[in-house]
Amino acid sequence: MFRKILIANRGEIARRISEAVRPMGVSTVAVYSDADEGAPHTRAADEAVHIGPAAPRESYLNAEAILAAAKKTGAEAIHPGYGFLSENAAFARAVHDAGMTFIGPPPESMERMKDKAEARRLVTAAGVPTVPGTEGTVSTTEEAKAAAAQIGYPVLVKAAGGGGGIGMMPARDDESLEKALRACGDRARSAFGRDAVYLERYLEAPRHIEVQILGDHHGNLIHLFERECSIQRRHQKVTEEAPSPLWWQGKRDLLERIYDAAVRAANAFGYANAGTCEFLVQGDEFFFIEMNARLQVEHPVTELTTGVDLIGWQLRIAAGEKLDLHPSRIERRGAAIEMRVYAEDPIRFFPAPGKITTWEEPTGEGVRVDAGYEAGQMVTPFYDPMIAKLIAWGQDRSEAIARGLAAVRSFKIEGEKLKTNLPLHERILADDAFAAGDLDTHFLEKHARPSK
Ligand code: MV4
Repeated sequence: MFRKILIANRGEIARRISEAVRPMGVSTVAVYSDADEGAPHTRAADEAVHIGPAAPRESYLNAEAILAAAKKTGAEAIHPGYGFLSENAAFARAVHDAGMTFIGPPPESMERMKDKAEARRLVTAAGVPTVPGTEGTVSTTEEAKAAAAQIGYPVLVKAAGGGGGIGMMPARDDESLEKALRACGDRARSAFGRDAVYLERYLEAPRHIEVQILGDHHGNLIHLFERECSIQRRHQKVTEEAPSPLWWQGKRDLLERIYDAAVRAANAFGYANAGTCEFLVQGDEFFFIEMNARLQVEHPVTELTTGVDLIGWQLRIAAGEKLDLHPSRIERRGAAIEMRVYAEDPIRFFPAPGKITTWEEPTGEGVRVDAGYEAGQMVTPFYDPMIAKLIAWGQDRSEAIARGLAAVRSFKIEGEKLKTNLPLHERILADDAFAAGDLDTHFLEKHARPSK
Protein backbone atom coordinates (compact mmCIF):
# COMPACT_ATOMS: atom_id res chain seq x y z
CA MET A 1 0.00 0.00 0.00
CA PHE A 2 1.10 3.58 -0.62
CA ARG A 3 2.58 5.44 2.33
CA LYS A 4 1.57 8.84 1.04
CA ILE A 5 -0.80 10.09 -1.66
CA LEU A 6 -1.54 13.52 -3.06
CA ILE A 7 -5.17 14.54 -3.58
CA ALA A 8 -5.51 16.70 -6.69
CA ASN A 9 -8.84 18.22 -5.75
CA ARG A 10 -10.67 20.44 -3.26
CA GLY A 11 -13.90 20.67 -1.26
CA GLU A 12 -15.86 17.71 0.08
CA ILE A 13 -14.20 15.06 -2.08
CA ALA A 14 -10.65 16.03 -1.09
CA ARG A 15 -11.66 16.03 2.56
CA ARG A 16 -13.45 12.71 2.19
CA ILE A 17 -10.49 11.01 0.52
CA SER A 18 -8.19 12.08 3.39
CA GLU A 19 -10.66 10.71 5.93
CA ALA A 20 -11.18 7.46 4.02
CA VAL A 21 -7.49 6.61 3.66
CA ARG A 22 -6.29 7.60 7.14
CA PRO A 23 -7.51 4.30 8.71
CA MET A 24 -5.52 2.50 6.01
CA GLY A 25 -2.32 4.08 7.36
CA VAL A 26 -1.91 6.27 4.27
CA SER A 27 -0.90 9.89 4.80
CA THR A 28 -2.24 12.61 2.54
CA VAL A 29 -1.10 15.78 0.82
CA ALA A 30 -3.74 18.38 -0.03
CA VAL A 31 -3.28 21.07 -2.64
CA TYR A 32 -4.94 24.47 -2.56
CA SER A 33 -5.38 27.64 -4.55
CA ASP A 34 -5.31 31.24 -3.29
CA ALA A 35 -9.09 30.99 -2.76
CA ASP A 36 -8.78 27.89 -0.56
CA GLU A 37 -6.12 28.86 1.95
CA GLY A 38 -7.14 27.27 5.28
CA ALA A 39 -10.15 25.49 3.73
CA PRO A 40 -11.39 22.33 5.51
CA HIS A 41 -9.86 20.03 2.87
CA THR A 42 -6.39 21.42 3.60
CA ARG A 43 -6.77 20.76 7.33
CA ALA A 44 -8.11 17.24 6.75
CA ALA A 45 -4.80 16.26 5.12
CA ASP A 46 -1.43 15.72 6.81
CA GLU A 47 0.25 18.33 4.61
CA ALA A 48 -0.96 21.02 2.23
CA VAL A 49 0.80 22.61 -0.72
CA HIS A 50 -0.16 25.88 -2.40
CA ILE A 51 -0.41 25.39 -6.18
CA GLY A 52 -1.54 28.72 -7.60
CA PRO A 53 -4.22 31.38 -8.10
CA ALA A 54 -7.95 30.82 -7.69
CA ALA A 55 -8.67 30.24 -11.39
CA PRO A 56 -8.85 26.43 -11.88
CA ARG A 57 -6.68 26.56 -15.00
CA GLU A 58 -3.83 27.92 -12.89
CA SER A 59 -4.30 25.64 -9.89
CA TYR A 60 -6.50 22.51 -9.78
CA LEU A 61 -6.12 22.01 -13.55
CA ASN A 62 -2.43 22.86 -13.52
CA ALA A 63 -0.81 19.45 -14.06
CA GLU A 64 2.74 20.77 -13.72
CA ALA A 65 2.10 22.44 -10.38
CA ILE A 66 0.37 19.33 -9.07
CA LEU A 67 3.15 16.99 -10.20
CA ALA A 68 5.72 19.32 -8.64
CA ALA A 69 3.81 19.29 -5.34
CA ALA A 70 3.68 15.48 -5.43
CA LYS A 71 7.41 15.20 -6.07
CA LYS A 72 8.31 17.73 -3.43
CA THR A 73 6.31 15.92 -0.75
CA GLY A 74 7.30 12.39 -1.78
CA ALA A 75 3.78 11.24 -2.65
CA GLU A 76 3.71 7.83 -4.32
CA ALA A 77 0.31 8.19 -5.96
CA ILE A 78 -2.21 10.85 -6.98
CA HIS A 79 -5.96 10.62 -6.43
CA PRO A 80 -7.73 13.03 -8.81
CA GLY A 81 -11.19 13.00 -7.16
CA TYR A 82 -13.87 13.94 -9.69
CA GLY A 83 -13.97 16.81 -12.18
CA PHE A 84 -10.71 18.75 -12.76
CA LEU A 85 -8.03 16.30 -14.03
CA SER A 86 -9.89 13.09 -13.15
CA GLU A 87 -10.73 12.00 -16.70
CA ASN A 88 -7.67 13.42 -18.38
CA ALA A 89 -5.72 10.54 -19.95
CA ALA A 90 -2.68 12.77 -20.63
CA PHE A 91 -2.50 13.69 -16.95
CA ALA A 92 -2.78 10.03 -15.92
CA ARG A 93 0.12 9.25 -18.29
CA ALA A 94 2.17 12.15 -16.92
CA VAL A 95 1.68 10.82 -13.38
CA HIS A 96 2.95 7.37 -14.40
CA ASP A 97 5.82 8.89 -16.42
CA ALA A 98 6.88 10.81 -13.31
CA GLY A 99 7.23 7.46 -11.50
CA MET A 100 4.02 7.74 -9.48
CA THR A 101 0.68 5.93 -9.68
CA PHE A 102 -2.53 7.49 -10.97
CA ILE A 103 -5.39 6.26 -8.77
CA GLY A 104 -7.86 5.58 -11.55
CA PRO A 105 -8.25 3.60 -14.76
CA PRO A 106 -5.44 2.88 -17.26
CA PRO A 107 -4.96 5.89 -19.62
CA GLU A 108 -5.68 3.64 -22.64
CA SER A 109 -9.14 2.77 -21.37
CA MET A 110 -9.82 6.45 -20.63
CA GLU A 111 -8.96 7.17 -24.26
CA ARG A 112 -11.21 4.37 -25.55
CA MET A 113 -14.29 5.86 -23.88
CA LYS A 114 -13.56 9.50 -24.58
CA ASP A 115 -14.88 9.48 -28.15
CA LYS A 116 -18.57 8.74 -27.54
CA ALA A 117 -19.20 7.55 -31.11
CA GLU A 118 -16.26 5.10 -30.83
CA ALA A 119 -17.44 4.00 -27.39
CA ARG A 120 -20.87 3.20 -28.88
CA ARG A 121 -19.27 1.10 -31.57
CA LEU A 122 -17.07 -0.74 -29.09
CA VAL A 123 -19.82 -1.68 -26.64
CA THR A 124 -22.31 -2.56 -29.40
CA ALA A 125 -19.76 -5.07 -30.71
CA ALA A 126 -19.59 -6.49 -27.17
CA GLY A 127 -23.36 -7.12 -27.24
CA VAL A 128 -24.44 -4.14 -25.14
CA PRO A 129 -27.66 -2.39 -26.21
CA THR A 130 -27.17 1.23 -27.30
CA VAL A 131 -29.81 3.72 -28.45
CA PRO A 132 -30.63 3.10 -32.14
CA GLY A 133 -28.43 5.52 -34.08
CA THR A 134 -25.55 5.98 -36.49
CA GLU A 135 -22.54 3.72 -36.48
CA GLY A 136 -19.81 6.29 -35.94
CA THR A 137 -20.04 9.96 -36.86
CA VAL A 138 -21.92 11.62 -39.74
CA SER A 139 -20.06 14.06 -41.96
CA THR A 140 -22.65 15.54 -44.36
CA THR A 141 -26.21 16.87 -44.05
CA GLU A 142 -27.34 14.29 -46.62
CA GLU A 143 -25.82 11.46 -44.62
CA ALA A 144 -27.50 12.77 -41.47
CA LYS A 145 -30.92 13.03 -43.16
CA ALA A 146 -30.67 9.50 -44.50
CA ALA A 147 -29.68 8.24 -41.03
CA ALA A 148 -32.57 10.13 -39.40
CA ALA A 149 -35.02 8.57 -41.88
CA GLN A 150 -33.72 5.15 -40.81
CA ILE A 151 -33.71 5.90 -37.08
CA GLY A 152 -37.01 7.78 -37.12
CA TYR A 153 -37.64 11.26 -35.68
CA PRO A 154 -37.14 12.72 -33.13
CA VAL A 155 -33.37 12.28 -33.15
CA LEU A 156 -30.66 13.72 -30.95
CA VAL A 157 -27.48 15.16 -32.46
CA LYS A 158 -24.58 14.48 -30.09
CA ALA A 159 -20.95 15.63 -30.16
CA ALA A 160 -18.49 12.72 -30.36
CA GLY A 161 -16.09 14.68 -28.16
CA GLY A 162 -18.83 15.56 -25.68
CA GLY A 163 -20.47 13.74 -22.81
CA GLY A 164 -22.40 14.77 -19.76
CA GLY A 165 -24.99 16.45 -21.97
CA ILE A 166 -22.65 19.07 -23.46
CA GLY A 167 -23.38 19.71 -27.11
CA MET A 168 -26.62 17.77 -27.60
CA MET A 169 -29.42 19.04 -29.85
CA PRO A 170 -32.77 17.38 -30.60
CA ALA A 171 -34.35 17.51 -34.07
CA ARG A 172 -37.96 16.72 -35.03
CA ASP A 173 -37.71 16.91 -38.82
CA ASP A 174 -35.24 17.45 -41.68
CA GLU A 175 -35.38 21.22 -41.30
CA SER A 176 -34.61 21.28 -37.59
CA LEU A 177 -31.96 18.60 -38.20
CA GLU A 178 -29.98 20.99 -40.41
CA LYS A 179 -30.05 23.60 -37.66
CA ALA A 180 -29.13 21.07 -34.98
CA LEU A 181 -26.17 19.80 -37.03
CA ARG A 182 -24.82 23.30 -37.41
CA ALA A 183 -25.41 24.34 -33.80
CA CYS A 184 -24.06 21.13 -32.33
CA GLY A 185 -21.01 21.14 -34.62
CA ASP A 186 -20.21 24.77 -33.75
CA ARG A 187 -20.60 24.18 -30.06
CA ALA A 188 -18.52 21.02 -30.17
CA ARG A 189 -15.74 22.76 -32.08
CA SER A 190 -15.45 25.53 -29.51
CA ALA A 191 -15.82 23.22 -26.48
CA PHE A 192 -13.76 20.21 -27.61
CA GLY A 193 -11.88 21.43 -30.68
CA ARG A 194 -13.64 18.79 -32.77
CA ASP A 195 -16.94 19.13 -34.62
CA ALA A 196 -17.68 15.41 -35.21
CA VAL A 197 -21.28 14.46 -34.36
CA TYR A 198 -23.44 11.34 -34.40
CA LEU A 199 -27.17 10.70 -34.21
CA GLU A 200 -29.32 8.72 -31.82
CA ARG A 201 -33.05 8.29 -31.51
CA TYR A 202 -34.23 10.88 -28.98
CA LEU A 203 -35.79 9.25 -25.93
CA GLU A 204 -38.24 11.81 -24.60
CA ALA A 205 -38.60 10.89 -20.94
CA PRO A 206 -36.08 8.26 -19.89
CA ARG A 207 -34.86 7.38 -16.42
CA HIS A 208 -31.15 7.80 -15.86
CA ILE A 209 -29.68 4.75 -14.19
CA GLU A 210 -25.99 4.09 -13.72
CA VAL A 211 -24.07 1.04 -12.57
CA GLN A 212 -21.01 1.18 -10.29
CA ILE A 213 -18.07 -0.84 -11.57
CA LEU A 214 -14.91 -1.98 -9.77
CA GLY A 215 -12.16 -3.78 -11.64
CA ASP A 216 -8.61 -4.75 -10.70
CA HIS A 217 -5.46 -5.27 -12.80
CA HIS A 218 -5.77 -9.08 -12.58
CA GLY A 219 -8.86 -9.54 -14.73
CA ASN A 220 -11.49 -9.31 -11.99
CA LEU A 221 -14.32 -6.91 -12.68
CA ILE A 222 -17.62 -6.63 -10.79
CA HIS A 223 -20.61 -4.35 -10.55
CA LEU A 224 -21.94 -2.86 -7.32
CA PHE A 225 -25.54 -2.40 -8.44
CA GLU A 226 -27.22 0.75 -9.69
CA ARG A 227 -27.94 4.31 -8.68
CA GLU A 228 -30.95 6.20 -9.97
CA CYS A 229 -29.97 9.74 -10.99
CA SER A 230 -33.04 10.90 -12.91
CA ILE A 231 -33.64 14.02 -10.83
CA GLN A 232 -31.48 16.68 -12.42
CA ARG A 233 -31.65 20.10 -13.91
CA ARG A 234 -29.66 21.16 -16.96
CA HIS A 235 -27.40 18.11 -16.61
CA GLN A 236 -26.69 18.97 -13.01
CA LYS A 237 -27.79 16.10 -10.78
CA VAL A 238 -29.85 17.09 -7.75
CA THR A 239 -30.94 13.85 -6.03
CA GLU A 240 -29.50 10.35 -6.42
CA GLU A 241 -30.50 7.12 -4.76
CA ALA A 242 -29.70 3.45 -4.43
CA PRO A 243 -31.43 1.17 -5.14
CA SER A 244 -33.46 2.64 -7.99
CA PRO A 245 -37.20 2.71 -7.17
CA LEU A 246 -37.43 0.10 -9.97
CA TRP A 247 -35.83 -2.34 -7.51
CA TRP A 248 -38.72 -1.88 -5.07
CA GLN A 249 -41.20 -2.01 -7.94
CA GLY A 250 -40.21 -5.58 -8.77
CA LYS A 251 -38.17 -4.77 -11.89
CA ARG A 252 -35.22 -6.84 -10.69
CA ASP A 253 -34.89 -8.86 -13.90
CA LEU A 254 -34.52 -5.65 -15.88
CA LEU A 255 -31.89 -4.37 -13.42
CA GLU A 256 -29.98 -7.68 -13.58
CA ARG A 257 -29.78 -7.32 -17.35
CA ILE A 258 -28.47 -3.77 -16.93
CA TYR A 259 -25.72 -4.97 -14.51
CA ASP A 260 -24.73 -7.63 -16.98
CA ALA A 261 -24.52 -5.08 -19.81
CA ALA A 262 -22.47 -2.73 -17.61
CA VAL A 263 -19.91 -5.41 -16.81
CA ARG A 264 -19.67 -6.30 -20.50
CA ALA A 265 -19.21 -2.64 -21.48
CA ALA A 266 -16.52 -2.07 -18.83
CA ASN A 267 -14.65 -5.17 -19.97
CA ALA A 268 -14.82 -3.95 -23.57
CA PHE A 269 -12.99 -0.77 -22.48
CA GLY A 270 -10.34 -2.81 -20.62
CA TYR A 271 -11.46 -1.00 -17.49
CA ALA A 272 -9.81 -1.09 -14.08
CA ASN A 273 -10.45 0.84 -10.83
CA ALA A 274 -13.80 2.51 -10.04
CA GLY A 275 -16.02 3.62 -12.91
CA THR A 276 -19.65 4.03 -13.89
CA CYS A 277 -21.71 2.88 -16.86
CA GLU A 278 -24.63 5.18 -17.66
CA PHE A 279 -27.88 3.93 -19.12
CA LEU A 280 -31.17 5.41 -20.23
CA VAL A 281 -34.17 3.30 -19.28
CA GLN A 282 -37.61 3.60 -20.82
CA GLY A 283 -40.28 1.03 -19.99
CA ASP A 284 -38.58 -2.36 -20.17
CA GLU A 285 -35.88 -1.16 -22.54
CA PHE A 286 -32.43 0.06 -21.56
CA PHE A 287 -29.60 1.58 -23.54
CA PHE A 288 -25.94 2.25 -22.71
CA ILE A 289 -24.99 5.90 -23.28
CA GLU A 290 -21.51 6.41 -21.88
CA MET A 291 -18.97 5.29 -19.32
CA ASN A 292 -17.40 7.68 -16.81
CA ALA A 293 -13.79 7.01 -15.88
CA ARG A 294 -13.91 8.35 -12.35
CA LEU A 295 -15.33 8.02 -8.87
CA GLN A 296 -18.68 9.81 -9.04
CA VAL A 297 -20.04 12.49 -6.75
CA GLU A 298 -22.91 10.15 -5.80
CA HIS A 299 -20.73 7.15 -4.77
CA PRO A 300 -21.82 7.39 -1.08
CA VAL A 301 -25.28 5.93 -1.82
CA THR A 302 -23.53 2.82 -3.15
CA GLU A 303 -21.21 2.68 -0.13
CA LEU A 304 -24.10 3.00 2.33
CA THR A 305 -26.18 0.26 0.70
CA THR A 306 -23.39 -2.25 -0.01
CA GLY A 307 -20.95 -1.58 2.84
CA VAL A 308 -18.13 -1.41 0.26
CA ASP A 309 -15.53 1.32 0.79
CA LEU A 310 -15.03 2.54 -2.79
CA ILE A 311 -12.13 4.88 -2.06
CA GLY A 312 -10.35 2.13 -0.11
CA TRP A 313 -10.72 -0.19 -3.10
CA GLN A 314 -9.50 2.48 -5.50
CA LEU A 315 -6.23 2.62 -3.55
CA ARG A 316 -5.88 -1.15 -3.16
CA ILE A 317 -6.52 -1.69 -6.87
CA ALA A 318 -4.07 1.06 -7.86
CA ALA A 319 -1.48 -0.54 -5.56
CA GLY A 320 -1.89 -3.80 -7.51
CA GLU A 321 -3.97 -5.76 -5.02
CA LYS A 322 -6.56 -8.30 -6.10
CA LEU A 323 -10.25 -7.49 -5.92
CA ASP A 324 -11.50 -10.33 -3.75
CA LEU A 325 -15.09 -9.14 -3.52
CA HIS A 326 -17.52 -11.46 -5.22
CA PRO A 327 -20.89 -9.94 -6.19
CA SER A 328 -22.66 -12.92 -4.64
CA ARG A 329 -21.12 -11.99 -1.29
CA ILE A 330 -22.24 -8.38 -1.49
CA GLU A 331 -25.65 -7.87 -0.01
CA ARG A 332 -27.62 -4.76 -0.52
CA ARG A 333 -29.01 -3.28 2.64
CA GLY A 334 -31.72 -0.66 2.84
CA ALA A 335 -31.98 2.51 0.78
CA ALA A 336 -29.85 5.66 0.57
CA ILE A 337 -30.67 9.06 -0.93
CA GLU A 338 -28.19 11.84 -1.62
CA MET A 339 -29.22 15.46 -1.75
CA ARG A 340 -26.71 17.75 -3.44
CA VAL A 341 -26.65 21.08 -1.64
CA TYR A 342 -25.82 23.87 -4.07
CA ALA A 343 -25.12 27.52 -3.40
CA GLU A 344 -27.90 28.66 -5.69
CA ASP A 345 -31.31 30.27 -5.69
CA PRO A 346 -33.80 27.47 -4.86
CA ILE A 347 -36.46 28.76 -7.24
CA ARG A 348 -34.68 30.40 -10.12
CA PHE A 349 -31.61 28.15 -9.87
CA PHE A 350 -28.94 30.78 -10.62
CA PRO A 351 -25.68 30.56 -8.62
CA ALA A 352 -25.79 32.43 -5.31
CA PRO A 353 -22.28 32.36 -3.81
CA GLY A 354 -21.29 34.43 -0.79
CA LYS A 355 -19.89 34.25 2.70
CA ILE A 356 -21.16 31.51 5.01
CA THR A 357 -22.15 32.91 8.41
CA THR A 358 -24.02 29.92 9.89
CA TRP A 359 -23.34 26.24 9.19
CA GLU A 360 -25.07 23.66 11.38
CA GLU A 361 -25.09 20.13 10.04
CA PRO A 362 -27.89 17.71 10.80
CA THR A 363 -27.09 14.65 12.87
CA GLY A 364 -29.03 11.53 13.68
CA GLU A 365 -29.53 7.91 12.79
CA GLY A 366 -28.62 7.15 9.17
CA VAL A 367 -27.53 10.69 8.31
CA ARG A 368 -24.17 11.48 6.70
CA VAL A 369 -22.90 14.87 5.58
CA ASP A 370 -19.92 15.20 3.22
CA ALA A 371 -19.08 18.89 3.11
CA GLY A 372 -16.20 21.00 1.97
CA TYR A 373 -17.34 24.13 3.74
CA GLU A 374 -17.99 25.52 7.23
CA ALA A 375 -19.01 28.79 8.87
CA GLY A 376 -16.75 31.75 8.09
CA GLN A 377 -15.79 30.53 4.64
CA MET A 378 -16.45 32.17 1.29
CA VAL A 379 -18.21 30.26 -1.46
CA THR A 380 -16.57 31.78 -4.54
CA PRO A 381 -17.78 31.70 -8.14
CA PHE A 382 -14.52 30.02 -9.21
CA TYR A 383 -15.60 26.48 -8.43
CA ASP A 384 -18.55 24.10 -8.56
CA PRO A 385 -21.53 25.48 -6.61
CA MET A 386 -22.00 22.17 -4.74
CA ILE A 387 -21.10 22.91 -1.13
CA ALA A 388 -22.25 19.71 0.59
CA LYS A 389 -23.83 16.32 0.10
CA LEU A 390 -26.46 15.23 2.57
CA ILE A 391 -27.03 11.48 2.52
CA ALA A 392 -29.78 9.63 4.37
CA TRP A 393 -29.94 5.87 4.85
CA GLY A 394 -32.97 3.85 5.98
CA GLN A 395 -34.07 0.21 6.21
CA ASP A 396 -36.31 0.91 3.26
CA ARG A 397 -36.95 3.78 0.86
CA SER A 398 -39.65 5.44 2.94
CA GLU A 399 -37.45 5.50 6.04
CA ALA A 400 -34.61 7.00 3.97
CA ILE A 401 -37.00 9.69 2.68
CA ALA A 402 -38.32 10.48 6.18
CA ARG A 403 -34.80 10.75 7.61
CA GLY A 404 -33.69 12.80 4.62
CA LEU A 405 -36.57 15.23 5.03
CA ALA A 406 -35.90 15.70 8.76
CA ALA A 407 -32.20 16.23 8.02
CA VAL A 408 -32.87 18.78 5.26
CA ARG A 409 -35.13 20.71 7.63
CA SER A 410 -32.48 20.85 10.34
CA PHE A 411 -29.51 21.75 8.09
CA LYS A 412 -28.88 25.43 8.84
CA ILE A 413 -26.85 27.32 6.28
CA GLU A 414 -26.99 31.10 6.28
CA GLY A 415 -24.81 33.69 4.68
CA GLU A 416 -24.23 37.07 3.16
CA LYS A 417 -25.77 36.90 -0.33
CA LEU A 418 -25.44 33.13 -0.15
CA LYS A 419 -28.53 31.03 -0.86
CA THR A 420 -28.91 27.27 -1.01
CA ASN A 421 -31.25 24.82 -2.69
CA LEU A 422 -32.26 23.21 0.63
CA PRO A 423 -35.88 24.38 0.08
CA LEU A 424 -35.89 22.55 -3.25
CA HIS A 425 -34.78 19.35 -1.47
CA GLU A 426 -37.58 19.77 1.02
CA ARG A 427 -40.07 20.00 -1.85
CA ILE A 428 -38.65 16.95 -3.63
CA LEU A 429 -38.61 14.75 -0.53
CA ALA A 430 -42.18 15.75 0.34
CA ASP A 431 -43.47 15.22 -3.21
CA ASP A 432 -46.01 12.42 -3.88
CA ALA A 433 -44.49 11.49 -7.24
CA PHE A 434 -41.09 11.17 -5.56
CA ALA A 435 -42.58 8.97 -2.83
CA ALA A 436 -44.14 6.80 -5.55
CA GLY A 437 -40.73 6.48 -7.24
CA ASP A 438 -42.27 7.86 -10.40
CA LEU A 439 -39.11 9.43 -11.85
CA ASP A 440 -37.69 10.53 -15.17
CA THR A 441 -35.22 13.16 -16.34
CA HIS A 442 -38.03 15.75 -16.60
CA PHE A 443 -39.14 15.30 -12.98
CA LEU A 444 -38.28 18.87 -11.91
CA GLU A 445 -40.26 20.38 -14.80
CA LYS A 446 -43.37 18.64 -13.49
CA HIS A 447 -42.98 18.19 -9.74
CA ALA A 448 -41.63 19.74 -6.54
CA ARG A 449 -42.61 23.22 -7.76
CA PRO A 450 -42.61 26.11 -5.31
CA SER A 451 -46.15 26.82 -4.02
CA LYS A 452 -46.24 30.47 -5.03
C1 MV4 B 1 -29.99 11.09 -24.41
C2 MV4 B 1 -31.29 11.50 -24.04
C3 MV4 B 1 -32.35 11.06 -24.80
N1 MV4 B 1 -32.12 10.30 -25.89
N2 MV4 B 1 -29.83 10.32 -25.49
C4 MV4 B 1 -27.62 13.74 -21.24
C5 MV4 B 1 -26.33 13.47 -20.60
C6 MV4 B 1 -25.61 12.56 -21.50
N3 MV4 B 1 -24.80 11.64 -20.76
C7 MV4 B 1 -26.69 11.87 -22.28
N4 MV4 B 1 -27.89 12.61 -22.04
C8 MV4 B 1 -29.05 12.27 -22.65
N5 MV4 B 1 -28.91 11.46 -23.72
C9 MV4 B 1 -30.89 9.94 -26.21
N6 MV4 B 1 -30.69 9.19 -27.29
C10 MV4 B 1 -31.44 12.29 -22.91
C11 MV4 B 1 -30.32 12.69 -22.21
C12 MV4 B 1 -30.59 13.51 -21.09
C13 MV4 B 1 -30.28 13.12 -19.79
C14 MV4 B 1 -29.63 11.92 -19.54
C15 MV4 B 1 -29.32 11.55 -18.25
C16 MV4 B 1 -29.66 12.39 -17.20
C17 MV4 B 1 -30.27 13.56 -17.44
C18 MV4 B 1 -30.59 13.95 -18.74
C19 MV4 B 1 -31.24 15.15 -18.95
C20 MV4 B 1 -31.57 15.51 -20.20
C21 MV4 B 1 -31.21 14.71 -21.28
